[in-house]
This record gives sequence, C-alpha cells and structure tokens, in this order.
Amino acid sequence: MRERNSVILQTAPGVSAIAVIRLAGPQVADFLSRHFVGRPANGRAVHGKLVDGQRELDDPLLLWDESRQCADICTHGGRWVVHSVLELAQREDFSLVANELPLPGIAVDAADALEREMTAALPMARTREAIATLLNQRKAWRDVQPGLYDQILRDRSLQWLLNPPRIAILGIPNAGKSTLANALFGREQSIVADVPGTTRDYVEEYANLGGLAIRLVDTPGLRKTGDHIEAAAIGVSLGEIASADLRILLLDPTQDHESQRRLADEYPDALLVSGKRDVAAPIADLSISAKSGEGMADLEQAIRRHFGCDPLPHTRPCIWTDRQRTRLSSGKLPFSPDGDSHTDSM
Ligand SMILES: Nc1nc2c(ncn2[C@@H]2O[C@H](COP(=O)(O)OP(=O)(O)O)[C@@H](O)[C@H]2O)c(=O)[nH]1
Ligand SMILES: [Mg+2]
Repeated sequence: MRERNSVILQTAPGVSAIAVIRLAGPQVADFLSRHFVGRPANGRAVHGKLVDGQRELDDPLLLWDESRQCADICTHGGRWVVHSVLELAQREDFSLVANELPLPGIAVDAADALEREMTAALPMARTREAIATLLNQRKAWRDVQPGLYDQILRDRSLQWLLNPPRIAILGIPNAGKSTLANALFGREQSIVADVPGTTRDYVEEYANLGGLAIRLVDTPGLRKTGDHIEAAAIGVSLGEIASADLRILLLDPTQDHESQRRLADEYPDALLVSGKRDVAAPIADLSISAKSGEGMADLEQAIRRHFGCDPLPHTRPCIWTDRQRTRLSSGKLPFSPDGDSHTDSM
C-alpha cells in the first residue's frame, strides 16, 4: 500500500529514558543492512549498534516486522540520539512524519479498520466522555439496523467530540464576555475590568462543557473606536467571529438596548444569551449570571445541544472518518462487527 519511506518519532518529543523511532517502507531492510550492526530478526527484539558511517549513534533494541517492512528502533531518549537518528533517516530519503492528527497510518498498529480508525483518533479525544464514546464503538455497531443509517449519517456528535468546536463570545464592551469566558474556563484566563476595551487580544483556550471540549474565543467588545490598537484587535476578532462554529451574543440588560439589537441583526445565527441576571431582568430566553453561576448549566446544555451532544453519544453508533461516511452513504456497514483484517485505505 505505502510505497514511500517514512520515519516517525513514536514517543513524545523531549527528553526521556527511551524513545521509539519507527521506519516504514520498501527501503527499511536496506537501511538496516547499512546502519544496524547486528542481525534483525523478524518479530523479535534484537540488541545491536546503530551507526552512521564511522560514527556510533546508539545501541538500540530493534524490532523488525518483515511483512509490514517496518522497524521500531528503541533508542536512548536523549535529544542528540533522537535527532541524529531522525536526521540519518531523512538523509537516506525517509520522509519525516510529524504532528499529524488523526495519527497517520505509519504510527498505528491495528487488527482491522475499526481499530485503526479508533487508535488514530484517540489522541484527539480531550475528555473522558470522548474517549469512552470512541472506545464503545465496536459494541455500538454490533446490532445496527439499516433503518438507522440516515440518522447516524446526520449525527455529528463524535466528530465534534474529536474536533472541539470553536465558539466566539461577542457583545458590546462591558457586556460581561470575559467574565462569561472565565466562568466557562473555570479559571481566570481573560482580563476582567470595568474599563471598556480591556480585552484587546483575543484569548483562545479549551474548556470542558460536561464532556464536550470546546475552543472558546473571547473577543474585545465590538464598538467604534479611535484607539488604533483596539481597532486592530477588533479587526482580528471579526475574522475569528466569522469562522467560529458557534457565536454566542451576550446581551447586557443594564446597557443601551439599541446598539445590541443592531448586533443581533448583524449575527442572526448567534445564540442569544442575556447576562447579569443577578442585577437586571433578562432580555433573551436564555439568561445567565456569570458572576453567581445562575443559568450557566442551561447555557452549557444549550451549547452541547447545538453540537448534537445533549445527550452525549456514549454508546450510540457514530462515524468519525470520511471512509466511514462513504461506506455508510452507500448502504454498507463501516465495520464488520466481529472485526476483520480487510485493508480499506484510510
Ligand atoms: N452583576 C454582574 N456583573 C457582571 C456579570 N458579568 C460581568 N459583570 C461585570 O461587568 C463588567 C465587565 O465585565 P467584562 O467581563 O470585563 O466585560 P467584557 O468587556 O464584555 O469582557 C465587570 O465589572 C464585571 O464584573 C454578571 O453576571 N453580573
Ligand atoms: Mg473582555
């Protein structure tokens, strides 16, 4: 399947006791014959020396899988060793695979398509619930009837669990956007102040809303301003707002209603939330006080519902890759329920 030669650092970057560097492709055997002093044995760990010409790089353990043309070199984990081995492999025409999510094919060992796609996506799951949902999928797909396929194709919940949606909070200055963002983060993240225009740079962070991870974008208040720095910050945040997966328009019942109504017209698809409910009567159906916490659970639920995650999928059969979507769209199960070794490409 894979014709090119690839190299990947399987362990986390940084210093550690050991590192695992995987080579895969048709040239691996040739690479080993020139750089590994020792006798690679199919399916067994062998101790030997790794050399680059006259230079000895390390004395790693080597695991060689002949049928997959794949070698795991277990080296010491110092920076110099790891760097030297990756550099040598690249000089020998192995292309470096790094920072890819879902994990690329070279990084994954799996018995069948389901296991491969689960393993590849597992590092993307940021909450306990997302991990559990993913790991539940084999069981979930056991007894799925064709009548459910359309519903499953429409259900994007697991895709959102694996790819946290970006949510922008917008509103006029001092509406309470940063206070709301902090309440959702569960900690001090944005600067909260009484001075309009305090939030000049947008802040982006992950928050866990009852199992759904989201990327929250706090924005500076939207207003006409003579301050160049603030105007630039507003310019940047307009792009952030436009590209967000959901916009929350936070209305402030204690401030001028007219300008806020104009904002609501400008963002007709935004989720309207009335804030400061501890001090003023709400002006939208959904109301909160970020300060006292009133209404926050309802807001979190409304956000989860927007992304099909209320209730969370848990044991619902879900799809999370294009391959699965294509198969299900043509009426085929994405996985054979008992597991198999078929080699659908990813
Ligand atoms: N009473 C009350 N005050 C709030 C609430 N949320 C924010 N505020 C206050 O409103 C002011 C502006 O808040 P901030 O979050 O900085 O607004 P931003 O400009 O929209 O980011 C601050 O004095 C906050 O303490 C709330 O739920 N209730
Ligand atoms: Mg702010």
